Amino acid sequence: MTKFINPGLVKTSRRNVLRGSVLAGAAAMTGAATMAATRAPMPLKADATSARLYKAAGKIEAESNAKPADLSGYTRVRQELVAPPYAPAHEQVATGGPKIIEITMETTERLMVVDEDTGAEVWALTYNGSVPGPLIICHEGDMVELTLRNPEDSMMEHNIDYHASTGALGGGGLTHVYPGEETVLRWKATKPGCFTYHCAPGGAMIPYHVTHGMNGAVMVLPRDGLKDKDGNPLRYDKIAYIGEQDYYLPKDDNGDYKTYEAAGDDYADSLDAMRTLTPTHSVFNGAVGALTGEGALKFNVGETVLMIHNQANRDSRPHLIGGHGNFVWETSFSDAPLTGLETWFVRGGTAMAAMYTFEQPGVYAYVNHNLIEAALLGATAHFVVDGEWDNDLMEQVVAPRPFTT
Ligand SMILES: [Cu+2]
Repeated sequence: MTKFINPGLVKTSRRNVLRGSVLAGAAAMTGAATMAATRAPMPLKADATSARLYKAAGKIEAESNAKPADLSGYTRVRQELVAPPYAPAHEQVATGGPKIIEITMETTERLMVVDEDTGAEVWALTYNGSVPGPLIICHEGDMVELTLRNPEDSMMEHNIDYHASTGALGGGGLTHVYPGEETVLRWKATKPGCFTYHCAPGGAMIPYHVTHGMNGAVMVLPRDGLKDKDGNPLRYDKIAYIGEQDYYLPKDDNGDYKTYEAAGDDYADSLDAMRTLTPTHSVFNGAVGALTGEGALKFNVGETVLMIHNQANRDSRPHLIGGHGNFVWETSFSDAPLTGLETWFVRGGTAMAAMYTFEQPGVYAYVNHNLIEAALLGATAHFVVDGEWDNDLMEQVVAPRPFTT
């Protein structure tokens, strides 16, 4: 046997039709009306408390007499962010001194189909138009310098909380941008590992934005790259960047998914759906089937993949059916990786990494091994691996046949 590809799986139709980008209605609104909509008073006491917290976080920085950052010795580079499941160009082992890595993120609100079979759609709140937001990669000791831009036609204010950063609510207190505004934040990557980032405008808007897609991951590599427990170098050939997204999409009295004219129109309905803590969808990379069929990731036998899994809101437990986690960093790259795992754990509010070298060709399903979520809610990706079959590892000794007793 030379190849083991299940054509039925490979031909699974891709169902992540991402349609619509700019909200038609918003363009017609005046700037004042847009701002009025976004600056409406928050209804909950918790929201008011949260608003004070964010205001205070920004105030501390603004009133500080602290000395300016020492940027001597840093080299400026620009990182062009790319859409998931891909990773930006980067070095696994840092060359030269520390860098200031310039990135740009745009808070884009767009209508996305979540499941074309049911017509479920969401006014996704995104960074750079994708769910999850783009993967950012730097090394320990580098600085990330973000330009965060909120397009004028947005309906809502946005910001960003980098779990990899230190201070001001992860930068959330310093990055509030209303439609038409931009801000620049620089933060130092002091801890190696994978970290989530997400929008956190305050109060109930925090889970609302996060469960509408506004989250992603930063990977902070050790300067000398990844290592096993004995300090031996570990290198990967490719990255599979997977963002798991739980959606809580409102339904009408008939049980059909509701549709809305513009981002934010679903706010009250979504809060009711979110309070159930029961997602209607739990998908990889924004939509049911986004990483299957035409969207499946392609690898070869012998290639090593680093699977980076982000879940900003909820626990998950990925499993690669037919493979393993050879090296798994559930928390920090400072700690020795776990080895030989069947299933690993993603703490809600975390990004983590698992490394595997393919030994057999075929179609692997990468799933949340809460199999109800994998099969019914959408948390399934496919990895199509090309290469030679190894009968030492597995062989069908007898094909299924009738038997007599
Ligand atoms: Cu936001």
